[in-house]
Amino acid sequence: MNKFLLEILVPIVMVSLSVWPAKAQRPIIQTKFTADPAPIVINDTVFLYTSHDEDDAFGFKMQNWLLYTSTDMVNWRDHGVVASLKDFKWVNTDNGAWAPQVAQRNNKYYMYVPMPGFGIGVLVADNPYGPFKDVLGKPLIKNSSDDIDPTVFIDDDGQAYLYWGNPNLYYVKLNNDMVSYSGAIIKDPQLAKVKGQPDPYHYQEGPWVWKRNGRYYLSYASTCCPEGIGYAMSSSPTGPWEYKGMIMDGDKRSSGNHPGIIDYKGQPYVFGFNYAILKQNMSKHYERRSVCVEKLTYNPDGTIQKLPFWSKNVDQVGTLNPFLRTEAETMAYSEGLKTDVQVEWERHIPWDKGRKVSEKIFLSSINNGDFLQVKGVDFAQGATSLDVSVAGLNGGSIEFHVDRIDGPTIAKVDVLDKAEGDVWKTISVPVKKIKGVHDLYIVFKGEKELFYFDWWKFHAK
Ligand code: FUB
Repeated sequence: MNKFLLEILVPIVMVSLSVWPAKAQRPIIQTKFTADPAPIVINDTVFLYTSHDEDDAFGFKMQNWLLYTSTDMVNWRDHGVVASLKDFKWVNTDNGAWAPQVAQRNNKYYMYVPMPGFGIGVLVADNPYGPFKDVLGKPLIKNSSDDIDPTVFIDDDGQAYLYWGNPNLYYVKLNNDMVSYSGAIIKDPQLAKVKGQPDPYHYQEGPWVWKRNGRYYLSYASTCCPEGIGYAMSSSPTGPWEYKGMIMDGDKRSSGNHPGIIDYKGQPYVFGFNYAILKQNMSKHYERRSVCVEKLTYNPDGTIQKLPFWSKNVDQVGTLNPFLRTEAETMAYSEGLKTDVQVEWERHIPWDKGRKVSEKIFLSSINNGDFLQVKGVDFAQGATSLDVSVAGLNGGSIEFHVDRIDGPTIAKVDVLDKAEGDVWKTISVPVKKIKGVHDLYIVFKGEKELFYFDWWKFHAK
């Protein structure tokens, strides 16, 4: 090695490596703070239910549960709030909407949610978008101060189990109606914390149970704090469990974690969360978390390969069809944007809101330079024109770039007139030559808060 390499280059590289942060994953939702991911695959779509950290949270400030969907694992559509603490008449707090999970059975969707101090409630809906209703009018589980983080597993023989708990793990057999149970609530003897006794499982909270090739898996937020994701395996859904190690170690960049595990289009995934979006803006620790997802790999003996702490974004599985109406709140990544909801009520008398007629989710808080990225958009043989639906405020423009944020502009929409607040209008513009699959960058330009943006759609050649 020559003198230059030895005395100058190597020390520079060493110092750089020690101060540069490890490679980090971009959280999959940027318009809100989300935690406690609970994914479920329904037909060809991933439904991702999450808890919701408010933008001004210091500690936990959690009032409702959110839903996102995807058919390609990278572009996620925001469906807003699907349930809230207000859905439970017997819960008189506006904080405590902790980790949810939704299960599907009997053509119904059951959302199990913990509200610390009140127990675990269950909401039921006829479709996965809701509305979810409290059919019991009381907690499903009110057993101990450990009653948080419910997870449901339905075995091949149809028996459903509900597991939950921090710092101990409990389970009970659910009845076929999914809103009642039979038999005793069991405190898992192996994972129970006993003072002065070793704790080989390092179980903390957030259990998630599933079955693969005849083997049962129990993963959970492990060690505290920071929490990683640990797991154990068994030949039965109720144990005994054999501790198998960590799927992901805890990391000093995070304090919590919370697994949600699915297979989608033949690929296993693990969801969890980090604090990356909060940390972009401040060094302080507040409970403003962001859901992440990473590919999971099984070894031939069924054990799981350990992952570094949220390091890689997953690949897109499929493409997005731009010739169908795409909600503007569908994105792989965004900066500066929020989403909002407009609810239309059927009013019979001015003071009675009556029945909800429609709910529109749209992009808001749009300012100069904000943008969103939609990945893998398949323009096929090309597009002739583009429609967008926007409403009011101060006006500005929307530029549609391909491949990079400053890549070729294929369409530009000027939102000229300052329409009143929520008057929605559709604007059509021509589209430049474009073929095949491209990432689309939708970039906003103008002064002050520009407009609201509901949807976009290209017309095929
Ligand atoms: O999000 C509130 C609580 O923090 C959850 O219930 C736990 O799993 C932890 O993520």
